[in-house]
Amino acid sequence: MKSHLQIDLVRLPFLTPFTTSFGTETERNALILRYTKGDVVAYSECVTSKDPLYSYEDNSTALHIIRRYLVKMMKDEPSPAEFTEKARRIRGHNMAKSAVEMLLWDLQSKLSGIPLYKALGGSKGFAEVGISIGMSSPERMASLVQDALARGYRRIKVKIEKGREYEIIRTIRDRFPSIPLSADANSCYRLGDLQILKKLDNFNLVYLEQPLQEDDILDHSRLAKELSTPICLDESITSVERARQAFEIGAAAVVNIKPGRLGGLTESLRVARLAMENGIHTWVGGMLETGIGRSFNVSLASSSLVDYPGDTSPNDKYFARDIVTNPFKMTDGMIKPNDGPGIGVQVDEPYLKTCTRRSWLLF
Ligand code: OSB
Ligand code: MG
Repeated sequence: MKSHLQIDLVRLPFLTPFTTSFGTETERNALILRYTKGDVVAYSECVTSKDPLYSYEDNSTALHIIRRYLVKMMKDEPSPAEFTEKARRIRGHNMAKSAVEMLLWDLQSKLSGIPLYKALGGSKGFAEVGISIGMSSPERMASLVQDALARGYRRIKVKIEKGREYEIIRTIRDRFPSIPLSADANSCYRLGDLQILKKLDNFNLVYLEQPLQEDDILDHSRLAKELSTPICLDESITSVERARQAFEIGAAAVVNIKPGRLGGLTESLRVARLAMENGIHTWVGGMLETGIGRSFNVSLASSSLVDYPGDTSPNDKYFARDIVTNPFKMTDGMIKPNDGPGIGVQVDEPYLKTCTRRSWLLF
């Protein structure tokens, strides 16, 4: 049976701009992969964005790597684990790889007629949900925290940057002395900023996420010895080997697992298992995905290997209208993965079409 792979670049404006230490984003520009075979349609989303600010990958590099190298590695429908192995030949480019790897997970579970979260195995059947709040004035951020608590979020994470961290966290902690609160620096400090970071030890954060740069694993272990606040690594953990090295030198007490950053769900599960064996806490992060990308994160976040609430907020936080017709709803700070085959989301093809700026038919 003939199959087709198409990639659409879809533009969805955010309800409000999202600001981190690396910049402000006002819209999501998502590469959506669609694999069609008979009446089975599998989807995935590449977590890259327009610019290489969170990592070196962007939409153009991902599209290039997928078209030039990865497409031929997936044409014979390998299992996600087989694809992960084949794709190792290509250095880096985990986000491009993960888009294809997750497409294969959706395909495989749809062909077997089972939901993705069951295909992954060991699911609790629900994911605990936290929220990621972008930077704005400390007062505005505190009022967003209040809203989030009222909605039932189980952990509040706020974005910080050098020079604004103390005011932001002090303002929120003053108003909410005992909530589970964390801060995400997105790599904006160096070890020389130790004195700034030490001041945050007064605020009883659950963890401080990715204070130093991606390559600074050794410096994260030095920092961890100086701070009482646990360190969570995001950008730095790009493979299970990287995770092992980080755990061995005490660079992380917590890991933000993002399938996009790790090259897919196969590697993500390996990191989650290794973390559990080492007494390291894990949670599943997000990259402002549409409902398609989100559904992979929610399935993974429901794994019993994952013990902390993740950044899998329902997408009405980000978009006026999502490209799926059955978006996730949060009840009591929890989201259930969908029970349909594969990712279980119904893609709103007509609306997706109106949001599409360019398409590529790969085969
Ligand atoms: O560092 O976790 C991050 C968004 C884009 C890039 C990096 C990060 C984030 C978030 C958003 O924190 C989490 C979400 O998708 O809700
Ligand atoms: Mg982060």
